[in-house]
Amino acid sequence: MPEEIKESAAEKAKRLSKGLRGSLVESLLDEHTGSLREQDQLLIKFHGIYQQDDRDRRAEREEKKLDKHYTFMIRLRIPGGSIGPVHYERSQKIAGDYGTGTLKITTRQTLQVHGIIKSNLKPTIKSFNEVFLDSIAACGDVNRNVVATANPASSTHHTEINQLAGEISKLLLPKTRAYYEIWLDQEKIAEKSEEDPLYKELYLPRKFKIAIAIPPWNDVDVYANDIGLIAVEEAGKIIGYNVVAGGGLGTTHGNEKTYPRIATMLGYASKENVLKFVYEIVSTQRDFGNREDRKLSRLKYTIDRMGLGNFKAEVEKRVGLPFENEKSFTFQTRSDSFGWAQDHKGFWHFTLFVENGLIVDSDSYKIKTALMEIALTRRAIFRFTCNQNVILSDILPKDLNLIQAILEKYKLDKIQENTSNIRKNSMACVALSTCPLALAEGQRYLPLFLDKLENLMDECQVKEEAITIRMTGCPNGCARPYMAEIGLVGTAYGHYNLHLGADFQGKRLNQKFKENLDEANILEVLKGIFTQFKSEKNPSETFGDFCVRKEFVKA
Ligand code: SRM
Ligand code: SF4
Repeated sequence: MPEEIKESAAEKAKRLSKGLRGSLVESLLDEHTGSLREQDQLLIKFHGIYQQDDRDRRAEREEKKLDKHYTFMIRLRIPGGSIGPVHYERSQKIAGDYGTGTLKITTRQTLQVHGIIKSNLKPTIKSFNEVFLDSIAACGDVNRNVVATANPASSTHHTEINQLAGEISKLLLPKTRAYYEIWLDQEKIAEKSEEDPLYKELYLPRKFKIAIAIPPWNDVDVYANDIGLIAVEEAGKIIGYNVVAGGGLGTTHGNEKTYPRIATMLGYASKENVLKFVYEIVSTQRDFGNREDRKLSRLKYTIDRMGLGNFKAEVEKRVGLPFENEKSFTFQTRSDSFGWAQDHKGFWHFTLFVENGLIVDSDSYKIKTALMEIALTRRAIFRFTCNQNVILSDILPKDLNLIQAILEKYKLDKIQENTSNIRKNSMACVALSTCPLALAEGQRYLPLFLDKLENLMDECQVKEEAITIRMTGCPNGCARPYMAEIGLVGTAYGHYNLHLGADFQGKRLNQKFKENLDEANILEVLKGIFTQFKSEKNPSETFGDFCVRKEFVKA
């Protein structure tokens, strides 16, 4: 066990939370404010909910001497990212009844609803619960939504991998009944917190994330996770997993101690033992993670502080088994494969591009209306991808024409052909107006920026290039910008750091190339590089690899 530690405010709040109950019930009943008590704002995250306020309305409300316009965001827990048509229909309806009306597909293949006022929180959670959807542990210092390769057509092992995502999610769920008592009015069984052998009283030092990938697909960005499991196949069966650990992207501008890190290989674990290794990596982080400074408390810092060898030895000691040697594998892409694909069982799957995961009707595409119509047919499963897209999946051959007709009616059958390659490989985080940490725009601005970038790429004759581009409103990295060939990380309103040089497969981080650029500067800098890329790139060389070879940045 580590030496004695100083307790931070967050640790204190967890310790006094009575199994994540705190004074949430009282906070919810307080009609004098739309906000929660301070410590409950922290605890409610463990229930998958964030208190926010509309930042666009701050100035106006301040002028009128009004309190902030408080609302809440609910993030669902959907291990593996798939829900049935009834669940989808209900989710869209709930977003309309209680939120802004817009569902947001996140970079961890789940859904968020924004704009819920305090008095509507309980009805919202109850409505989700009626279709067996919950938001337990979607946020907080616990294991978050477990993500897995999304497209069933990508592998014969897709179902198995999704089951594993569900098993891990269940294994690492907190044991407290607080969620059921507070939101679903279930009977209070315990006054104090329940026994929780994994999380104990203090939960983890920080958030924890797990992804499962089936090579050659790395659509989950497996190296960005605290634990990544990379499936190993032999003779047509999954025999086990290569286990990588210590990935994480959040940084803080000006804090040199923080850094993005890709996960490191620990070794191979057989299928029979993999859950034990997962559990003990989490328990080791629980016991050795930094509980004094939340900026340095993710597993990546624990591993670097302990040393990889010591960390690995501690996990192996707890499991009672060593990791075996890593087995070979190759990743080819992180992109979603748009359009129709058929799997080995004969089911059809249509991957639909949803810009930045926002399910809205625009002048060009009525995605929200179309998805509801498809949900009402009850003939498709909805699978969300870590690239913020949706796969309409598990469609029987006899129903293919029905779904295709709806896609055609809303011109969505051709959306992938009418969208540039760079846009299809783009992602932005939520940022303004709801994210309290945003310094600059994310999802509201990237589409407009891409209009300009597409023109520039056309001018430089590189418009067909599939380049990954990701934008975030701050350095926390929610759209994984440090793993993009072009990363734009917000520094101040209208300004971004420009990062270059990640690979296309998601195994190499990019590096900061220029700081604090405005739109005109970004376009000017990229114009120079695109021009050179056009004339000097090697055949089939990707943009990120080119930027490294030409030493714009170091690998
Ligand atoms: Fe994130 C905090 C949104 C994926 C790293 N993230 C936030 C908060 C909750 C802001 C806050 O703390 O109050 C954002 C809410 C905005 C809003 O209004 O909705 C937020 N993060 C998101 C989402 C919705 C972005 C999106 O547009 O899709 C993603 C939800 C994923 C999910 O379903 O669980 C999201 N966040 C990520 C990822 C990407 C990933 O996990 O693959 C990362 C980088 C990987 C990592 O964890 O290192 C990420 N979010 C952070 C961090 C930095 C953590 C760190 O280690 O420093 C924060 C800030 C924090 O935790 O203090 C953060
Ligand atoms: Fe908010 Fe920053 Fe995450 Fe974007 S990257 S959602 S601005 S915390």
